Amino acid sequence: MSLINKLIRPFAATGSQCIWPGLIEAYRPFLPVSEKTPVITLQEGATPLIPVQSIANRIGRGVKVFVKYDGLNPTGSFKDRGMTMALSKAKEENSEAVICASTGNTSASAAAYAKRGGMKAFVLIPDGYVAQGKLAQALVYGAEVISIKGNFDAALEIVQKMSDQYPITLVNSVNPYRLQGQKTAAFEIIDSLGDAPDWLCIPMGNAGNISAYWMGFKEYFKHKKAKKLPKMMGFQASGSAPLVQNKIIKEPETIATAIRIGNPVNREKAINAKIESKGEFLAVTDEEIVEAYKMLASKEGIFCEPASAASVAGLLKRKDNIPLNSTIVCVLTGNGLKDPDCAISNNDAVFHIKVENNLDVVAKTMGF
Ligand code: AN7
Repeated sequence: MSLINKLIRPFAATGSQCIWPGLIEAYRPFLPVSEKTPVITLQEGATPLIPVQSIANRIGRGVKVFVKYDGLNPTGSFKDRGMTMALSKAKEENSEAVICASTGNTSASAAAYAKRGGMKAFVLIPDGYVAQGKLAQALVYGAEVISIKGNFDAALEIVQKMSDQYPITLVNSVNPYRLQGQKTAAFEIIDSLGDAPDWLCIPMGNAGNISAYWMGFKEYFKHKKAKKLPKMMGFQASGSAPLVQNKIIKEPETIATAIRIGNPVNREKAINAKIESKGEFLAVTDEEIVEAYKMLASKEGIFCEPASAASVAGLLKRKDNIPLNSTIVCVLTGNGLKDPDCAISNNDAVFHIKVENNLDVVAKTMGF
């Protein structure tokens, strides 16, 4: 097969064959765009749904487990699904600059898509709590980065006021186009499985993504593309679990800095998704997150960031409550390369350092 043929994938919505054009073109009939919308895309979406047998084995009961590896998007996280929409609509409305608060991934994605569209990006981040890879991205894409002495929730308050008072478009998930773009991940899951899964396991921070998925599942169900709706299982880190504890957390703490958020703006939408889907919110400890993170990488070859592993940690915590023969999808929201410090501090690898530059010594070190 030629390389170009390997690159060709079916258009999910139209059934025709073409190189994947990005999610706006693929799902145009389901999105609030018109011929007037200038499509800003990095050909995001069409991420793989990968079976993870070692996780399924831990559960048993004939359960099938898949991960939706959204860390394979162009900037390494699911945020790209939202940003292609948010930036395309901002451009349509003649905006020249965008702003966001971010624990890292939103800023990386906003910066990339703003530049792709010839716009300026301003990002506010909590000083000292953004993983290296994400900060590197925002800087190299050429965003103007402002790190504040405060957490994500404080940064979000400022950018919301900024966008009210100045001519600048807010691209956090309060921007409704973000969720419109992100709902396409639910479409892709149904397009791959032929139906919705029984459970959808997902990490929650600002709770935009769980709300977007629920919207996507309901829309495809309404269009008879799925016969059922999944239970929405939302997971938070135990030191940063405002939705689980049903209160604002003033000083959230977790190793999963992406979801170090104490006052989620999409609280109502997420609660609604939980109630309508008969789902559940649950907290997982940092230890449980790290165990799932290491397991995905070392048993399955799938490297996600710690926040993403919360979806698998949560599933394993609930393993005795899963009905027989269920199909489960865990969303891996971000790429492991985003946070190399976490990887280097949390692994069970055998790492021999400063070994002598000599064949016999190397062979002996390896046990031969
Ligand atoms: C990898 O980048 O909020 O529940 O500012 O980066 O929709 O907020 C990131 C969130 C999960 C939570 N996984 O999603 C930001 C930011 C990863 C993330 C979440 C985030 P939401």
